[in-house]
Amino acid sequence: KLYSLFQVPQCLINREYSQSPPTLENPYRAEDFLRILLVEYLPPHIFDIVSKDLKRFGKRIANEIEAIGLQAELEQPVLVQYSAWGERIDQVMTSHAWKQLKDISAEEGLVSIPYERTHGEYSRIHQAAKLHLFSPSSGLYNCPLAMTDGAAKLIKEENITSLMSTAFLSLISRKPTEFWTSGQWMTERMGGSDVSGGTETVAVKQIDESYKLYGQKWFTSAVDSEMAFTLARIQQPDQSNDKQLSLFYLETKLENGTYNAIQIDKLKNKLGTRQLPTAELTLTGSVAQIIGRPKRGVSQISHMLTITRLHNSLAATGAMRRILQLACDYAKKRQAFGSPLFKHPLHVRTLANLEIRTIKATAFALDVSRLMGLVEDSRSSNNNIILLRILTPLLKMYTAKEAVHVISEGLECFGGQGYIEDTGLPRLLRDAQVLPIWEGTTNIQCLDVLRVHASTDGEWFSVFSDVIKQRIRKASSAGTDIACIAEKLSGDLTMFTMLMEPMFADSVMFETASRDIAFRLCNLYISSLFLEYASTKNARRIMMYIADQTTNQISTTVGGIHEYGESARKGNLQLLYSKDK
Ligand code: UCC
Ligand code: FAD
Repeated sequence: KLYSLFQVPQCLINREYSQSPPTLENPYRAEDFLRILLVEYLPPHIFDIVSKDLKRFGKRIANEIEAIGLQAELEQPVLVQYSAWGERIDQVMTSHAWKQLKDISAEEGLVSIPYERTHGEYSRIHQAAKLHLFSPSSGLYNCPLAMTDGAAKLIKEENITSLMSTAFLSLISRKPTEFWTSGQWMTERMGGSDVSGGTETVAVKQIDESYKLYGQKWFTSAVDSEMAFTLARIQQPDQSNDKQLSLFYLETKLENGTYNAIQIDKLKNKLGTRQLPTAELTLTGSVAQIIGRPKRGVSQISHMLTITRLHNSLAATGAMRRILQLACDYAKKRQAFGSPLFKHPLHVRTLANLEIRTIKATAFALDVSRLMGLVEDSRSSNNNIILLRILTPLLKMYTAKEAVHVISEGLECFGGQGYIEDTGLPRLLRDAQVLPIWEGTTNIQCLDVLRVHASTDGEWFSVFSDVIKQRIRKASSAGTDIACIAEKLSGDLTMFTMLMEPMFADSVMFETASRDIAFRLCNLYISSLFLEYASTKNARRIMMYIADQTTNQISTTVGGIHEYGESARKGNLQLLYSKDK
């Protein structure tokens, strides 16, 4: 039977309906808050140059890079271990898209900007803004970039003259044909957190003063990199191995193009970051050069950690912003209960909460980038160095955790579509889940606070508190509305200082409480940041709102002895491991 148009059942007509998808516009133009922050931090003539570059780059991201990043996810790396004739070749096949992302990274100066220092101490902010925009479209190329920046920093800080005119120049090159990336091989089977305890790789000294490395590295990302820094124990003439680790530089390929005695055993099958080749590998006598004095390896490689942890934070803020931009756009296009989602106050509140969390994380990351730029300037004070040292683990920990939360909630804003792979959305959550794990887990960042406490003899706390007090003072004279929030923050700081006293006196309690303490430190710092922004005239209303909101949240995150003392710790063990509850 033929239906006329009027006879077609409604359910079939509805099949014609298709949902308008969220669209990605120039991410720089779409993010008011990033512009506001840049106005806050950059002198006007530098802002003009940086903003112009970001506008151009944002357009390139939306029109070109996003598609390449998605392609890299579709064409994941493959390991070909043997040739057709049985020869062991261990070839890591990466996509054309992955290689294009490398070229784009070089051209855009994503590693080189802070070393060119065109904008002096503001160069790190310029780089940070670019990484924040690039990360969610980068097809995970931001990972090798982080390690490459870390390697360049290590060479510079340790003043490794033998690498200054070779590897260093390649790491910071803007020429795609000359640009190198670096790996950071720290993790072994027995320990990724406890690197000193878990490293079994041995370095054997050769007659020409070089070393050969023997051992297995359990996680090596961007294994297609041209070089790597890694750790090993030097073998002594009596065949015993050093207790402490030393740092080594190696190139992954020899001059003839074959591997430097490196076997690639496997590519990891990962929850996310699938574009990124992460391998298990065996070093079977890889030629390597020792860096600096022996037995100082962990301390030396920490230069890399400081940089990669900052990059991790910018990857987190970039991904949070991306899901939110798309969710806000979708809320205008998707109808429910007779109106678009953005007309439903509860949905808007959900998005607004995510916006505030994203703004806070972004401000924190940009502020630490500012500080990094300052510290890299030779005129920087010792207090800035201490502040950067304590803020780095805090920032890494805070932004990574926030990213997982915001992106998970952000996916929900798309309903069922947020769970569907072809939308390209779920990868954001899969890729975010690694942010709290690699570059040191959340707990490891919290324990780093204890390390800073020990190494500065507690001085970090007065430096940290002084910065907050300065901001409070500035805000107190910037108008009665702000003074009111400043007073609240001042009360919180006093209360927190009192809570810290028993912690400083009892290291086990300090360790047990360190995660709660770390989050509270983040909130205090972020609150003071927004107070400072609100004290200047730049976007005062929103800054004040966030300062007020954050200050109100600070209250109950750190408990007392009853939560961290001996009986509480026994209680925790009982809860987890005893049948007798
Ligand atoms: O995961 C990795 C790569 C992933 C791919 C790239 C992602 C990029 C992300 C961005 C884009 C998406 S690479 C592996 C990362 N692994 C870790 O982060 C290791 C986690 N474990 C730690 O962080 C530990 O705290 C250790 C291994 C760094 C240190 O443990 P130890 O052995 O207990 O260390 P010690 O004995 O306390 O410290 C040894 C020395 C001391 O200096 P000296 O000897 O002068 O007293 C410390 O002050 O190292 C110094 N030190 C530091 N210095 C330790 N940590 C730091 C630090 N964070 N900064 C400065
Ligand atoms: P473990 O150290 O076994 O930790 C297990 C758990 O115990 C964690 O929750 C940790 O927080 C907790 N824990 C450990 N010690 C303590 C303590 N003292 N107090 C409280 N809690 C504690 N590594 C590299 O070197 N190079 C790479 O390129 C690299 N790429 C990676 C890529 C991916 C996708 C992933 C997932 C990892 C990669 N890693 C790399 C490894 C990564 O850095 C480690 O997995 C990470 O540092 C954690 O180490 P682990 O896996 O040994 O965990």
